[in-house]
Amino acid sequence: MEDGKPVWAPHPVDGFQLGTIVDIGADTLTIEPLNQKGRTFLASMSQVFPAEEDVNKHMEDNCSLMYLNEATLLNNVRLRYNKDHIYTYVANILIAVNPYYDIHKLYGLDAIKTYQGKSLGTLPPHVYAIADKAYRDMKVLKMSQSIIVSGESGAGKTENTKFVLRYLTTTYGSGQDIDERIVEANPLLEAFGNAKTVRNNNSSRFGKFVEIHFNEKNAVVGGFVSHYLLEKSRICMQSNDERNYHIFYRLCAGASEDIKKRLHLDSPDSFRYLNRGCTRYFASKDSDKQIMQNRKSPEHLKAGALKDPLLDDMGDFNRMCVAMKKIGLDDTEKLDLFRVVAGVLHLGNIDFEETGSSSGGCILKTQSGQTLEYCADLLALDPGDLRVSLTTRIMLTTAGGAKGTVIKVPLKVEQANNARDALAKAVYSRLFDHVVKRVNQCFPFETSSNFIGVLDIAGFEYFEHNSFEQFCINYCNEKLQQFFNERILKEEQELYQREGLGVNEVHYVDNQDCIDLVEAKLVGVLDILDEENRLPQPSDQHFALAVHSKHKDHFRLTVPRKSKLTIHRNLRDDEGFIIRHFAGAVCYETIRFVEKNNDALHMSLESLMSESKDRFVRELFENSIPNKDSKQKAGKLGFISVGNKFKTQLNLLLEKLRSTGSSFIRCVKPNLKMVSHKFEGALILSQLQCSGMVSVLDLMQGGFPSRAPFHELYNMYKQYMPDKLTRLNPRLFCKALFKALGLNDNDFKFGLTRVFFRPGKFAEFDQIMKSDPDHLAELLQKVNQWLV
Ligand code: AD9
Ligand code: MG
Repeated sequence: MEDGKPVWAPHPVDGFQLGTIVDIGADTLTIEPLNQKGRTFLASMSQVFPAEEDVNKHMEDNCSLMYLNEATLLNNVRLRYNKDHIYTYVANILIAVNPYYDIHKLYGLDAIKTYQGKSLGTLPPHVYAIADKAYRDMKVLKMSQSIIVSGESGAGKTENTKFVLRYLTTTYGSGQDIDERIVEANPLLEAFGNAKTVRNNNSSRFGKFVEIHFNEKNAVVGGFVSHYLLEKSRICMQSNDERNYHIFYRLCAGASEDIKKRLHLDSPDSFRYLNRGCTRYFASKDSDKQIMQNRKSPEHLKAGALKDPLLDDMGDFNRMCVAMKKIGLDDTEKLDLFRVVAGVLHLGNIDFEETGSSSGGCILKTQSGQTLEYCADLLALDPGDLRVSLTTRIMLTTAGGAKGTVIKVPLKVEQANNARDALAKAVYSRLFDHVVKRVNQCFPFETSSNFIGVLDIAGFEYFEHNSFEQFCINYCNEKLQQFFNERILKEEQELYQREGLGVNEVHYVDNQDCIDLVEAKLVGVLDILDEENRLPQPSDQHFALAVHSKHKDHFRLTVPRKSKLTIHRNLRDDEGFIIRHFAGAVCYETIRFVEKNNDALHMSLESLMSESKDRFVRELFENSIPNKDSKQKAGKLGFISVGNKFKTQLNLLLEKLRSTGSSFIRCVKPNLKMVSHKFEGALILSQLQCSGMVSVLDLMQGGFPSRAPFHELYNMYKQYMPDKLTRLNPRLFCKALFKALGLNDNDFKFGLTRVFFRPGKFAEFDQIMKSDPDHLAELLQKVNQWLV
């Protein structure tokens, strides 16, 4: 960077602004913004970056720029976004900005056809190009592939995942039902696993890895979906302006009168589990609208359903039913699902009150009697048993030496509320497990040669309040970041080595220590939490203190005080901890960690459900317990670890990813308002930083990010060359060409199989080759001279 040349300096809203350096201090620079002459400000040296000579030039592959840094990347992405080019490559990594509107013909059949069989980079960046590359790699290398789609909530992961699935099944399907089923499984999964949140109207509240399997002829033969961590707290409670899972509202809005009657359904407003956030019920009848008008304040209404044109519960219900039919669910199966969903709603409406007796227990409120009957009817439970199970708890006692005596302990109102909610969460989450299992049955395969897996899982999260859910998802992102480092950074260096380039090693921050902090045996946070869960009187405070005491001097863990690390409330040591993640420090509030880490139901509720007179309901509970051992364990200890189950699942997933070839799609959310044509630079910059793109740029800037195999260059340019030159083998051909063009030796390196270019230099080279004919003729003359 030199005095007087334009640089990118930090800007609080845009991310970066153009300016010139007017003074250089010890570690700061004085910058004068280009658009505010005469005004200067100080910026830390590490936050100021060189700008391209032409700051309005955008590139399909960001590596074609001369300066690879976070500022030029942000500018490139911005220029492209403004022209509706939402996809940009950074070498093989695809950045996808959510346009928040349907870009004309971007994904149509024509586009699908265009990308078929084309090498990455020959056409404009596109999610289809990544899908096609995965397919071609699978075919050529005879190796399964994975596509890892990441980004924050609302960034477009699920939409891009669907485009990949549609592309692969349309292009390489077998033309049978299976292709359609793989695509149509999504509406069903989304109905049960997605919800409206403040960040996304259709937010996936679970992670998934969808595999499309191919036979030896590389045609689609089937699929398989694995799912991770459904958000259970949402079933009973939603934050302001958020909703429960779509299915609840859709069923209330769209079911036929017959079914509604059978399920005793009413408007969503009448259910506790739906009416406590802001019900975004899309009122279809005027009478419903009237009810809502009466019930809500005008402000509430404005923020609620009526303003929201994106949610059409009735239409979505019908679309979901069509999808269910396409994937082969018959009416009985459909009704089974609806019955349980309605059962959960009625369960939520059961209220308790104190008995007033000396035992301190509680009973059902009188008006809950009918609700309990409905719930028992829908789940085929004995109403008396349901009532008892919700208001008492069975305990095994060893008192007085009488081994295993069963006693019934009456529950207080609050405990009964908790039991009811725990049951609702268990029923719904097991129903979701069933939906995934059922979906998997609709695209079975007998033999598979290879698969392409697409991972759609939430990216790094840091909110004002971070709980167990964020802890798990950030742990997952640490693991995925490590995988990304391995694949992109390590493999890049290995390629340089293989090709004999002898360039310096690039250092990046290894996050194994952070992963260990979470998952190490005994001392990791997950195991400390499990230990807490197993105590007779577990407590969130004791857990937080145990974490601090086991990791006093850990670089990655610190006390939850106000610090420069993160903006958060001032917590006590027994209320939380801060973890320094690769993407930034996050303060976790440990309240309810113990509860959220436990998947087990009270013994009495578990046995109540497994004694349902309905086979479908019974099986939901039978199948949820993997083997007898853990059932016994659950009974005895009342604990099934959510954290450790996730750890096991995650390690299996990573093992799988490591055995495949991989591609990465980094999705970016352009603004918080969820609207089109609004690029909020600072917000986007922080997403690019969190996704690990900055280390990639560092690596690329110091290395040779553009590369082309000799034979590709030969084929690309041979038509312009004299015969004498085309008779050479591709490597010599390239050498002769480069020499004749007088390219600077520092700008490229010859490897064993390809030429590597410094940042921006391939674009320059290509420019010369594609320049006007007179100029090219002149150059060819030079080539000839050199050959003589
Ligand atoms: V979350 O972590 O599940 O909350 P995602 O999955 O990252 O989130 P999603 O794919 O659901 O986000 O995208 C959010 C919304 O943005 C969609 O419902 C669409 O309305 C919109 N979107 C996303 N990608 C595109 C696109 N390529 N074209 C048009 C898009 N609209
Ligand atoms: Mg999603």
